[in-house]
Amino acid sequence: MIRRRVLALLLVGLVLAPVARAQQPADSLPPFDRVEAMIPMRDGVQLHTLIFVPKGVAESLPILLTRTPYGIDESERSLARGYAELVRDGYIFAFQDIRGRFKSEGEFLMNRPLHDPANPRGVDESTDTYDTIDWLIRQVPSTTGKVGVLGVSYPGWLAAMAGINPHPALKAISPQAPMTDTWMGDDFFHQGAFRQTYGFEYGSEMELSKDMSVPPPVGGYDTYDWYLAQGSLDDLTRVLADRSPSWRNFVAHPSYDEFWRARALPSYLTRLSVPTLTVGGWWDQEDFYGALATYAALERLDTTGINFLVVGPWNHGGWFRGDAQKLGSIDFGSATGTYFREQVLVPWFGYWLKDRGSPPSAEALLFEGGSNRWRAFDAWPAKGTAERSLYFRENGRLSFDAPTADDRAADSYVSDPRHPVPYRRRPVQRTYDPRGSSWYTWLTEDQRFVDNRPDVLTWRTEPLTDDVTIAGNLAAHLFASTTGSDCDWVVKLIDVFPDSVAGDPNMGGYEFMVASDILRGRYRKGFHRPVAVPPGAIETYTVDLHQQSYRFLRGHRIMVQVQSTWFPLYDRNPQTFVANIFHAKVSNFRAATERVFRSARHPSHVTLPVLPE
Ligand code: PG9
Repeated sequence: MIRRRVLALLLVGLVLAPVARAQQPADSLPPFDRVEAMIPMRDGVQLHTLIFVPKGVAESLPILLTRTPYGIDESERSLARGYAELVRDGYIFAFQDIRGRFKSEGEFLMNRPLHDPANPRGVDESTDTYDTIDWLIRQVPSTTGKVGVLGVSYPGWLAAMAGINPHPALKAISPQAPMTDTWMGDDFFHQGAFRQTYGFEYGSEMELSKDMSVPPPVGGYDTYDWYLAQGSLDDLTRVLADRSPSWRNFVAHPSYDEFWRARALPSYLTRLSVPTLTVGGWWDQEDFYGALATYAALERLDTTGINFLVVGPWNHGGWFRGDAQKLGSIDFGSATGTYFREQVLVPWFGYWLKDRGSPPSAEALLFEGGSNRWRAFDAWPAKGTAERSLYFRENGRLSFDAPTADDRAADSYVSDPRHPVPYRRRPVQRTYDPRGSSWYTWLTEDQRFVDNRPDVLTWRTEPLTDDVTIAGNLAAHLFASTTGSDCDWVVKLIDVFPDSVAGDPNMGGYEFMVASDILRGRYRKGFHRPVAVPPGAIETYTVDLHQQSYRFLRGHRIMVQVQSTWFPLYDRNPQTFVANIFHAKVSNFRAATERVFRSARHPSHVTLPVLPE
């Protein structure tokens, strides 16, 4: 618990907002004066803000602002942890509860869209940031007047929003794991498949109370059983009894319509004027897509070379916690989190906010798993890669040689919604189970736990005779049929470790997922409108596997797995086309035979961006 010793203290010259107090700093922190303020926005709503000013520092300092929906009372803890290197470098820190959350006034809207520009009194997260910065530079006396904004996840998206019609004092922003498009690839859907556990648990945790004091109404320790017992999404709708506006929106907007586009950062970013460092993690279980999509959207607008990207071997926000050398069972060989904070983040803000040092030398600084080293690229995706295809072949082989087999060549399985493939090893604790949850590291789990299931197809290469290094876009191209009229396709690209791993026998044969995602078949022709799948027809499905910078080492094998359920993270596709899966009846859920073709005419494959050695 944070120790709270409330003293009456005024910062010299600080114009006091309604509440001001100073406090004994947390143990490992240098002493701060702590001021609590209610900052007025342009519509009169006041936002609860904590400001930490280092004591006894003669020089003026820039301000680093983080805005959050998760409550700022813990912000001193953050200063002692993820912000410690920035604290040592000397900043004034401000943390704010956003509109409608915790001690702030107003109404919370999940992923609030930009206000109508025709309404001069309109507000959104960008105007709230503007008004906050305006107040801070006027009211905090010891500041240089330069401001940076940073945050991870929801706060990462909020940091990106700071760059829209920015305040002139805003000199640098760092959106970290920003949720950028919650339908296309972040928290709520992925390429049309609904992230039911996240949508249900996170949505209710956020919306059943203002301060996350009501736990999500999910039952049982192993939620796999609980979600299966619910039968259909309609049952979850009944559990929530209209108490979660986000859930109401999921039900009303299952496809990628205007509602989602208005909430997708790339669709409303039109200008880049503030230097931006976007940060992401290759194994981020929540907003991996968002980091890459934010960088890409800004890059299209970057006429002056102020857009940068860092992606490391991290889960969601992993760069902000500890040394981040290991994630789950995978050891990346060095303290990647410490490196990022000391060698990237501190110099980044130091350059833009303190006129110190030089601008980043690399457009993109990416950790290359496998070789376990940082690589600098002057463009991302990397230039000079060759697109190579890895084809699914007979007898479970995966090969750079295209198949020559006749049209019937295929592998198949029965996907039964009553017996879905778990996405992580059971027990599947609820997402943020306070007793502990393997949610945080599931993307690094050994995929052997499913590769012998009859409803998971596996193809793998021979042991590689040379390293294969990829840097850029990945996709799976499936030619496939189903006996149903809708289907999901999960594709995983896996690094299979050799049987014997020197120094770490437990890693022998480990199946490490390097990239993965899911596509809901009804959206194979476009995401805005579902189209039923003709039973038995061979259709083309492109599953975006996004990006990677990874080296498959000599002696390892590359593996691809395909399956049609990833439960309970993703809802089950009934496999019978219904207009809106949120209204599917239990009787619509039927087993189907899924056939993945590997013939000369229908050569299912994964494309890799291979760097020359
Ligand atoms: N991933 C979280 C999130 C959920 C929904 C919307 C935005 C963000 C988070 O960690 O903040």
